[in-house]
Amino acid sequence: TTSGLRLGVSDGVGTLTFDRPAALNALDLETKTALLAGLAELGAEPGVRCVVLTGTGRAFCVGQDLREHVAGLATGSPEDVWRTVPEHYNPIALALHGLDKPVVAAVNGVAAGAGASLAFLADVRVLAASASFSLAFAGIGLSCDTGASWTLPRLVGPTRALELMYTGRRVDAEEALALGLATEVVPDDAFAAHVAALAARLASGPTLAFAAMRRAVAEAAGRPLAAALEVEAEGMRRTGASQDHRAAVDAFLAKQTPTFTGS
Ligand code: T3D
Repeated sequence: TTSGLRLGVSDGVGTLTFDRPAALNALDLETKTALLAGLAELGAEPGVRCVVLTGTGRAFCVGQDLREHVAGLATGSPEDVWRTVPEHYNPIALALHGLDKPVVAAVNGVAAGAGASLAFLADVRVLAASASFSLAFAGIGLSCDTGASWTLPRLVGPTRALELMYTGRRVDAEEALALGLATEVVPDDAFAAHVAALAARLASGPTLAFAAMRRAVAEAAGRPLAAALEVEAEGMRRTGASQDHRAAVDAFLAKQTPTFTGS
């Protein structure tokens, strides 16, 4: 266990659980570092044949910790703050994507921003009935990261992907299922048992074949994720330097409605 993230291995299933429920499992530096290390650890362990990503409390993960982000902007240079995309978010996305075993996102609650992007990188997204997605980035004047530009159009098509990105609106579990963002929706009280059974099934499957399927599906999808991540990182660097972003993140934390000027 590392602060912010719990790692557990049981019967061939490795589980990474976001564990900052008071912050809706927002990603601070410690959690991002632990996630990257946890993915490397589970990836290197042949006894782990299925990886589950989930959260504690009412959220799956709400993306970047915006309090830490604003504190960084206040004290450091924007370049330092934005280093988190190449230093953390991109390696995390590549590590998750590169695992040679099935990956399940057990979306127990709201998944927003990079939290949604992480879930989109999984092979299977099981949603609790009370869970939801929000692309959230536009709400604070940012573009997108952690592979959302690569995964989301593949899941829902480019038009719906942009609609979800532009609005950042809440997509509830039923709509997520209809859109193909959820592979299945399970009542909240049956969620944990359902995920455990699914993960156990995947962990006892043909792991090598699953790995080859995973790789083949990714390769067949065209533009490699690494190339898309570079484009995303540039977009985040530019939008992160904008006045709109700075004002909107302050407004979010002050519970005010942001006014976007386009600058
Ligand atoms: O350098 C970089 O940082 C670049 C990397 C960026 C990657 C990203 O992920 S950017 C996107 C970051 N995430 C968001 O913008 C999501 C912001 N949150 C929301 O839109 C909403 O909170 C939710 C839709 C997720 C949930 O809404 P709701 O109504 O259920 O809850 P709430 O009342 O808005 O939030 C509850 C608390 O969580 C609240 O704090 P309080 O008032 O109880 O003290 C809120 O401030 C806090 N919270 C929510 N999201 C975050 C957060 N605190 C820090 N960071 C957050 N991301």
